[in-house]
Amino acid sequence: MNAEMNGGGVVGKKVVVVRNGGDEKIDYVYKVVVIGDTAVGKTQVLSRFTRNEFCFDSKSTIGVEFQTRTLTIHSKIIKAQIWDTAGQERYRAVTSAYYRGALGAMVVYDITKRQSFDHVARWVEELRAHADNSIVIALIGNKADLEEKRAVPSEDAVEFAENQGLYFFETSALTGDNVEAAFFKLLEEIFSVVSKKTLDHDAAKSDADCLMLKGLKIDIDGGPELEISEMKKLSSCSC
Ligand SMILES: Nc1nc2c(ncn2[C@@H]2O[C@H](COP(=O)(O)OP(=O)(O)O)[C@@H](O)[C@H]2O)c(=O)[nH]1
Ligand SMILES: [Mg+2]
Repeated sequence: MNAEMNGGGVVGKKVVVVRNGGDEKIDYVYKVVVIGDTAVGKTQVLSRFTRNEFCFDSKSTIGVEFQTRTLTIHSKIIKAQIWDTAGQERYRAVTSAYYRGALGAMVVYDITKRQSFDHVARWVEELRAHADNSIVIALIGNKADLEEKRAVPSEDAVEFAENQGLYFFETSALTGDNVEAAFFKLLEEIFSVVSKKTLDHDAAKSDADCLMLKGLKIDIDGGPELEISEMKKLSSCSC
């Protein structure tokens, strides 16, 4: 993972990645961060989406920086690169580097833990302070399978989400309910934000922009076999 990928404004730009002689093409890479109090199920929501797995002892996944899943949105191949806090949230030590370059965020609470919902406002503030202001945010009430222990009425979350302009889903990483729907909605919304920005950029394209995009190499997975062979935006640059 290199600095350009995370912080240089390249995430979300149109790229074509060639793996092993060209059998995988990726149009866009979207960085998404998952935040919220500890033990609300962030790591499990992520594993459910990227690997369709649920692990009762999720300590085993601590230390993984991000997971990816490649999917198609509006005929484009999107690599969702979803970042996990790896437990730092416990110490309120999620750094600004974590948010850098993020196009989307999921703020997760546990529907059975009122406190985790009460802290959502703080997490959203944190996002507003550190992330790009066009970041797309989804509020996620996880552990919806534990209805009998519910401590946060859906209406409270709907009201908060409406006030803050967030998408809202109740999910269960355990059963998988709504996890796909939440991520797809978030990624689709990112797609429209990025498309709009690309149009704006094309309209106001400058030599400086061309230079910034030209010849950048990105190491998507940290693996040497990945190489950006082409940045399509360049084709529209005359420099
Ligand atoms: N019943 C239920 N338990 C869950 C769900 N998601 C996570 N958990 C459990 O909640 C605990 C914390 O999950 P984890 O993903 O590690 O939370 P994190 O600290 O926010 O990453 C673990 O014991 C999980 O098994 C869910 O949707 N339903
Ligand atoms: Mg975790």
